Amino acid sequence: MEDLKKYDASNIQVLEGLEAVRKRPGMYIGTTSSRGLHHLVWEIVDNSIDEALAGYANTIDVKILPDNIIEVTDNGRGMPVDIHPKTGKSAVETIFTVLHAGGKFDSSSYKVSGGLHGVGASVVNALSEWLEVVVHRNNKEYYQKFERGHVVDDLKEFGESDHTGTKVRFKADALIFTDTTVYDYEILRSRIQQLAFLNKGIKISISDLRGEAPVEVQYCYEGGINEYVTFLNKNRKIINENIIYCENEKDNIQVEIAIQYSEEFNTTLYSFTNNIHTHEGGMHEDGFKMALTRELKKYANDNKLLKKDEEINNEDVREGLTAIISVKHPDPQFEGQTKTKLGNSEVRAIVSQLFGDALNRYLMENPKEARAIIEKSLLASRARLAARKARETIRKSPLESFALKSKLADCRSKDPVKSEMYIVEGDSAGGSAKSGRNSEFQAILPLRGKVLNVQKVRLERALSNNEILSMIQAIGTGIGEEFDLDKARYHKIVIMTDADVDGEHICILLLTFFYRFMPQLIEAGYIYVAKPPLYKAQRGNSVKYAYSDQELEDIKSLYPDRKLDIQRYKGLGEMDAHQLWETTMDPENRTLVQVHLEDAFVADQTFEMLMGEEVEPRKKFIQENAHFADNLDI
Ligand code: 28G
Repeated sequence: MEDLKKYDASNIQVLEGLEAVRKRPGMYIGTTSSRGLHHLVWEIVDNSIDEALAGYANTIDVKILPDNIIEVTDNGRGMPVDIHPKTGKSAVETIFTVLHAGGKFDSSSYKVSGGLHGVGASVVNALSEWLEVVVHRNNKEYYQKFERGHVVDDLKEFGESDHTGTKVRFKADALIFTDTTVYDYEILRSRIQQLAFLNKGIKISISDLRGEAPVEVQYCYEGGINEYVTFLNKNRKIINENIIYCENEKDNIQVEIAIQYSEEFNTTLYSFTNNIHTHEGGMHEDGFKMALTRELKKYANDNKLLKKDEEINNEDVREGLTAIISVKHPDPQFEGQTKTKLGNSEVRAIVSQLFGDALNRYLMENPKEARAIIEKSLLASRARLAARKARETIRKSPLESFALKSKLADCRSKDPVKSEMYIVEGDSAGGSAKSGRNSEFQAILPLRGKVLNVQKVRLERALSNNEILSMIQAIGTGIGEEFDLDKARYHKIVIMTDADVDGEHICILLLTFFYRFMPQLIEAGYIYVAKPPLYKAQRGNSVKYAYSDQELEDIKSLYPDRKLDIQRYKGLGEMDAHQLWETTMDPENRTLVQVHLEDAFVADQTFEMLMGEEVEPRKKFIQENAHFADNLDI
């Protein structure tokens, strides 16, 4: 009797735990938008990655099944199935029903991978309409099913098995994920490829079995982040063929760094901690940058490669650099506005020392390449002095002189918190936006699409483009060394482009631009993408707008037996000023999608792909491209 009571009590507690997750999903996965939906997949995949990093699995398969069901399989040891004497539950059931089970409380082994939230399988279970797990272990096969976090039946033995591993299948709960339960293949594919780069030797596949033509790719990189750098530099002219590589460990902190120089002018530097992209940098990046400057300067001086008044600084040594920094830490502290900055201070010295040693050795052993790298830094140093002069010119010209040249129609409010700037593609849409806006707080900056053709213009050249210059000028923060967030003249900067491929290109270009040159604006949450309607449905005097195909269907079903006049908007220019205000600019009705660093990062990668020499991916993108803003809130 006593025992039964206890069991009931603990059982109820567990249910309360998962009910709490269903009540406030945002607390556990950040958001119930498309981003949160994809997060479920990473929570499960992370467990497989952990099993692989522990040395027991080498193959992970992720499948999107018809009806947007996700299936993840690994060939690890299989989740333990033994019954815990205190709870009377199997380990499998505990993992899926107890909040935080198998997480930090486990001192015997630490989780190296793990999403930012790192909340585990039970949260995925709570937020799934149903979830099934199959374990192969002890030469047997086990199975258990859950519905919305509740146990349907105890873990059962289901026959023999000749291998080990875990399989998890789940269907996200549409009652929770009200925006969408449809997975974006590209989001899953690109992150899975990244995980394959970051965890060398693991075979990870992704397949999409929803459509007529199934898709499957498997990634496995024996060279790890070395191959990541090669991949990123695929279309660039390389300066040091031989990648500089460091793989080492100190005080239980693993450090892996790969770098290579190209003739590019910008820097591509991505840092990761426990497979999480640390957008805001942190101690590992600081340590890396310190060592890079220190060792290159030292080499240049020791080998007398600098002329009398020549000098290279920390910026110069990063020009043309492609670098991947990956550390694995048993207890990472994530800080910063978006919790993507590594705060553990001990990491700085460790990375600085380990990478410094590796770089020093490389320079000694590869004198030809060492010289070429120093030469590149010297070029940068000379260009830096010239660029500073150019920037000073921008800074010194008063806004008014630019406003004359640019077509900025400013707002009357001088309060940045209330002020918005719409960046609008095309002159005709710009005209409608100007007439339709509330000029009290909405400024309009029309951009001419042609000038900004992403395929033809390299980003650096965009910086000398008049309209980009007037955009920087209008924002007011300055750029580069002079950037000052406090000087932003608008706290909402809204990109408004056509819902066609050209519009998407311009949107991608602008996001890439902000990501590379003014990421602080994204971090501050000032950058938005406007979602104009795709359809207008009219019956007599009643007009309704649909922002997606689903919404159009919903509207149609409201008038089952009556005729609707449906217009598909191809561009913003097809709307008159009033319609544009009503659908896309009126704060009461509009949909603005706030841009997160991760979205801008994806845009940046897409931009690289669009700029690249390979024609196929570009063609594919243009053919398949779903409306970009649809995929933005990932
Ligand atoms: C397929 C989708 C997701 C997993 C394992 C394997 C073990 C495990 C998972 O243990 C709790 C923590 C460490 C013992 C560990 C098996 C030790 C021995 C495991 C997965 C208790 C969890 N045998 N594979 N959890 N451990 N794959 N894939 O979830 O101390 S989760």
